[in-house]
Amino acid sequence: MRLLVTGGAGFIGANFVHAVVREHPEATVTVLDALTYAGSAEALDPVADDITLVRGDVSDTELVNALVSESDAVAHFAAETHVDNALADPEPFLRANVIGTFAVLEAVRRHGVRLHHVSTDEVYGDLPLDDGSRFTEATPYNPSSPYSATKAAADMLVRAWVRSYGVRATISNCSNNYGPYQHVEKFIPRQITNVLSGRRPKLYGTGANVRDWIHVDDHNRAVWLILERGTIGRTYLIGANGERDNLSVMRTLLRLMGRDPDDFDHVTDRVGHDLRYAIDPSLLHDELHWAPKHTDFESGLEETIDWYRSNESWWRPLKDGVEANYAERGQ
Ligand code: NAD
Ligand code: TDX
Repeated sequence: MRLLVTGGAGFIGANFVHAVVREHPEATVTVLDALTYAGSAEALDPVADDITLVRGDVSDTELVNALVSESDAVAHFAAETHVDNALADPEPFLRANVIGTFAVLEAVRRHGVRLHHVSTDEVYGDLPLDDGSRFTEATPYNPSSPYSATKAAADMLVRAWVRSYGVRATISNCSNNYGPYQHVEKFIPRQITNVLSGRRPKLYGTGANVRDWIHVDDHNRAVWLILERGTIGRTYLIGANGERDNLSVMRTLLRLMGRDPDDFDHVTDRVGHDLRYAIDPSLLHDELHWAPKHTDFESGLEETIDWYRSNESWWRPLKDGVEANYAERGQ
């Protein structure tokens, strides 16, 4: 299979490319990535001899058309992904997430190529903190932030292209990922690298907000399964029963790093901050027999801490700039 991976130099995409090279050597992988601030050619160094990396924008219709014409399938990860950045400046999110997905859809339509579109649980909005409810494939879309609104728009385009043009596409909506190569702007790597660089970790508001954590490798195994055996036109929710409130995650990280669990700062809360995300992954279990392998969150966090300890040269050049931006926003 000739596989085109958009956004393959980002956190989840790079881990996906590593896994495909390792576990499916029959696949030929081309990565299309704009190498924005969030993209990292270095994240693909371990597989550099096994793949082709094309630097380009996913909204560049000619380039996307040419690459898709030489592919059997597309795994579409490319997106602007950070909620706080979207709140500060939404424009790049419309271009990358909406126009970029439109460009991919037009190209797969023209060439009859299979598409898997990677999306997020944030399109469903948020859930009350304590009622035990979870998102399912039937939950109505209700995005809260400019980021989630653009991801929702992209999902809607995919659904319309399936229905109107018979495009062979699937969609997955996953919960919060953690693991190696995640940008230091995101919650878990930010706190780990704050400790490692002598800064105090930063918690938004009271930390009551709940996220449903999944290891990036479990997400990516689901993406591969859906690409291979998913039902065309279907949406799959991916989650690993990993609900934790932010305060608990913060205290666990500090304990695992040998610090006092209360050694962090409360900072200005995110505007419109979604309260809780939670995924019901039954369809994925029942139809594709997927189950997460990283079921012990604490040992997953320990491995992730070790990875950031051992790979300081990867994250250190990003750290000062990210923290300067946060400081400007009072976070
Ligand atoms: P990331 O920000 O780490 O990586 C995004 C990648 O896309 C980067 O390599 C960047 O250079 C590239 N990119 C951005 N704009 C581009 C453009 N216009 N053209 C080409 N490439 C571009 O993001 P991530 O966390 O790896 O997320 C990957 C996908 O998974 C996204 O679609 C995101 O919405 C989705 N997702 C993420 C999570 C999560 O917890 N991180 C959860 C669910 C879904
Ligand atoms: O320093 C911080 N302190 C803090 O308390 C940061 C960066 C975040 N937070 C909170 C905000 C959220 O409640 O931690 C939680 C997680 O924040 P993020 O890592 O920014 O993730 P989130 O907003 O939940 O979105 C993530 O999951 C879904 C990804 O960034 C999205 O791309 C994905 O779609």
